This record gives sequence, C-alpha cells and structure tokens, in this order.
Amino acid sequence: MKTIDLRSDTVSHPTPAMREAMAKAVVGDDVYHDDPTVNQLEADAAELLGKEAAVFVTSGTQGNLCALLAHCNRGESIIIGDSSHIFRYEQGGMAQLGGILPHTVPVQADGTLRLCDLESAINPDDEHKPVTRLVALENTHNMAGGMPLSAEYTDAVADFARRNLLIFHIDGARIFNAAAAYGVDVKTLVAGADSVTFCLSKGLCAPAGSVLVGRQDFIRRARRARKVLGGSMRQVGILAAAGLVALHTMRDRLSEDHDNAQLLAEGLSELPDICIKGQNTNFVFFSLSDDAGISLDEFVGALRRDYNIFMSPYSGEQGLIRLRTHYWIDRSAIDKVIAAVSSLVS
Ligand code: TLP
Repeated sequence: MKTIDLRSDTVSHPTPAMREAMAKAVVGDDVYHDDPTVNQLEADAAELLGKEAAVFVTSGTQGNLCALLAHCNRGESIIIGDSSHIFRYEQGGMAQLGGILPHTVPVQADGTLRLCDLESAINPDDEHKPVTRLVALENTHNMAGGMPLSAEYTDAVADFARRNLLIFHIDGARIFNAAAAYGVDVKTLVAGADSVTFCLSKGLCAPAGSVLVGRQDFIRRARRARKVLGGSMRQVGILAAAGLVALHTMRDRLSEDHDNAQLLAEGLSELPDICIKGQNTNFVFFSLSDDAGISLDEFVGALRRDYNIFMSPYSGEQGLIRLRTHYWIDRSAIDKVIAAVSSLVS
C-alpha cells in the first residue's frame, strides 16, 4: 500500500527530474566559490526575488539564523511574532548563538503583526534597553495555518521599518505558496525586505536546502555566519542541481497543492465528527468532536496502521490535526484519505 504522508510538506521526496539533475550535476568546491551549479542557483534565486545576491544554506533554520547573525550585534533586539517559527521552533538560535533578544508581539489570526504592536515594541534610546535592530515576518505563516501575507501588508511593514531605521527580514520558507495564493510575482511580496529566506525542500520538493537573499555586503556577512555554523559544504552542486529544478519547475504547480488542500477540507467537512478549523494555501487543520468515539491518538494510529496514511497531531494546539498537501499527494490520495477517515468516524 502506497504511503500517503500528510504530516508536512517537508516529507516530500525529490522528483525523478531532480534525481536525474543530481546525477548529472557539474560540481566544484563551493567554499572556493568553484561550484557552477551552486553559483547558478544563487544567481537565479537572487534574480527571481529581485535581490542583489544569494547564499545556498542547509536549511530554513540556518538561513534565518545566518540572516540574524549577519544583521544584528550581540545585545540587540528584534521584533518578531510570538508564534513565528524563528521564535518557537529554531531553538532560540538567535539568543543561543548570537546574543540577540527576541521582543515578541502577538501574531493575528491572519498571520500579520499589527503595526501599532510593532510601533510599541521599538525600544526608546535608553541605556537600560537593548537597541531594536530588526523586524521579521513569516510568509506563509505556519502557526497561523499557512496564512499568506499580501504585498500591501508587507509593503506597510517595509515602510514602518524604513521610517524607524529597522532592518526587515522575511522568513519566506513558503513564500512561493504565498505568491501562488495571491497569483503575484514573488518579487512583489518581498520588495521592501532587506533579506528573505526561502526553502527548496518543502512544497518545492528538493531533498534539502534553502536560500537566503539580500544585498551583496549582507550576503558576504551571511556566508561568514554559515561558515561558523558549519554550513559551508563542498561539492554541493549535487543538491543545488535539485534546487534549480525546484526553482524553475515546481513553483507554478503549487496552486494544485492549494486546490487539493481545499478538496480535502471540503471532503472531510462532510463527515460526521470532523470539525474543520481552517484551510489556507496547502494547510488543513481539523479536530474530532467529543462524540467521535475515538481519541486523537487512536485515530492517528489507526490511519497509519490500517491505511498507511500519516498525519500528526498539531503541536501548536491540543486536539488539532494539521495536514499539508504537496507534490506527492494527488487527487486519488485525497479520495483515499477521505474514505479512510470516513470509515473511522462513521
Ligand atoms: N517547519 C517544519 C517544522 O520545523 C515545524 C514544518 O514541518 O513545517 N520557517 C518556517 C515557516 C517553517 O515552517 C520551517 C520548517 C522553517 C522555517 C525551518 O525550515 P527547516 O526545517 O529547513 O530548518
């Protein structure tokens, strides 16, 4: 029985085209800037996002951390959403390794941070307080359920950052999902940002890797940060080759994942005891009603054991299950999931 893995889009395997490109990749020592495939990926990524330069990093976590280490000094503070991935799920790397303090503001249900909250999170020029250096957004917002942030909102935050002499970083792990959701060129979603991290290994299906983009001088500092984090690799064109396939052939199909997520949410919503809590981009959240007669753990266990369907309870909120669609979840998989869930709850 084929596995249907909906736990995250990070579980997506590389496509056959990626495996072929990896096998044929021309490589060199990337620490000497000698790997033509990495160089191509970095050039294409910078151009696609409308920035001067890019650096290929091992993961989204490393991209965000390199950005913060390159932008901020020890003892400085950044303004960030209280449910952002950087704050909640990156082990506090900024504080652990960079001596940078997160000043959190509440993430709204639509994934935004209110401008008035940002305003009041800026420390005054007071020797008791850390200097506020940066503001960060997340697009799409993971904990807000895959919410895409619009270009208008992002521009407003960029304007706020400029007026207050703050640096503006975007954790754009799924920025191409946001671009697909709004039907816009990704450049418009990051135009005012000083730096953006995006992931090749989530909905875009590459086996590993993320890219950090920004100005030349910033990317030079970010490369130094990557080096001290042990993230500079050698003949890594093997991975960049898959990244190029991801960047050039996988973005335009992300709306299929969004359509499948919508079909899944609609199908599940018709079943008894399933309460859909949200569906945005490639995310679906649901809970079981108290009358379902099966606990969440039993439900997840039975799907895995009897149907080879993988789901995971959502760590962000008790009683919720989070599903993500991706390239390897097609319409027939959606039908199978709805049928399997139906057999457990009815
Ligand atoms: N998120 C993973 C888990 O860590 C929760 C997932 O399955 O969604 N920013 C955002 C918005 C993310 O969702 C993630 C990964 C990252 C950064 C970190 O990327 P990686 O896993 O490549 O370090």
